Amino acid sequence: MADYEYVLSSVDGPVGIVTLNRPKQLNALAGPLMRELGEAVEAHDADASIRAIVITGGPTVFAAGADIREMSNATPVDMLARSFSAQWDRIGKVRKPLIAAVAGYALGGGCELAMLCDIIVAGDNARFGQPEINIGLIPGAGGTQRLTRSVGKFVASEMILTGRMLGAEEAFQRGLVARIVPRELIVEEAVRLGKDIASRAPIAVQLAKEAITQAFEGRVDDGIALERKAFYLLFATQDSHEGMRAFIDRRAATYEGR
Ligand code: CO8
Repeated sequence: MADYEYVLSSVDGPVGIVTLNRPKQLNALAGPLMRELGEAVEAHDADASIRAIVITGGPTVFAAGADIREMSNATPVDMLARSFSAQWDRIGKVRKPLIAAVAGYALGGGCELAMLCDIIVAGDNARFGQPEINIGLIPGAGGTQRLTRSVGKFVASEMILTGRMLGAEEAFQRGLVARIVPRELIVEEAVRLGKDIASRAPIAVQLAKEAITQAFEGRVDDGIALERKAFYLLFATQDSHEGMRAFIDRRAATYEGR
């Protein structure tokens, strides 16, 4: 199995497991981590003995979003040139079922990563949110589209416009999460689900995933293209840089609408 710096990759029978491994930064999804995540998930997707893939951050935190430090001085052109989105697209193209095992924070890009999966298993401490608005941004990896389709326009608007988070129970009630288990059991439960799926006819599983994805994401691509441009454009605003800088400096941000 390949050696990675920011993720761990392992196998349990027919289930591949990729664990985000940047705990000190709450698994913030920096470019190198996203590259390794894409590589590890693609390797499981290409392995004929693997039939489902679990993505997790372990029992404490799933991911607190894209790396704010990495983005804090970026211009829209930098954001385009770094082709951040290519790494996300890799995960979206995986053909085998992806199960997110989420404990603790799944914020911003972390919530978007969970929503790129087919099933979300949540620990009792899970917290889902799109708090980009707090740093003068909006979701940039599908959050405005997938959260809206998952929990409906009105709850999604409240979450995206105010940064409000959903705890595990509310996420379950609103249909974002398939089941809640004690935080230390998320991977075990996700692997159990993966093995259950692995016992079914593989081609039927693959085609079911494709059809469900089409039902969920049909026309989402147009929305994501719009969202991506808006996200990049926000890097031209002083407010977004003030918001990110304030987060790093641990102070309240002052927004001036420019
Ligand atoms: N980026 C970088 N570092 C982070 C991030 C992050 N998103 N989140 C946490 N960290 C770091 C902190 O800076 C801190 O590092 P250090 O110890 O070196 O100062 C360490 O992780 C621990 O964090 P805290 O001390 O802040 O821990 P708390 O328990 O006090 O707070 C929170 C936890 C509430 C999760 C808090 O860290 C927080 O609010 N984090 C930011 C959440 C956020 O705004 N996420 C959205 C980011 S933007 C985004 O995700 C857009 C995705 C679009 C991708 C599109 C690509 C095309």
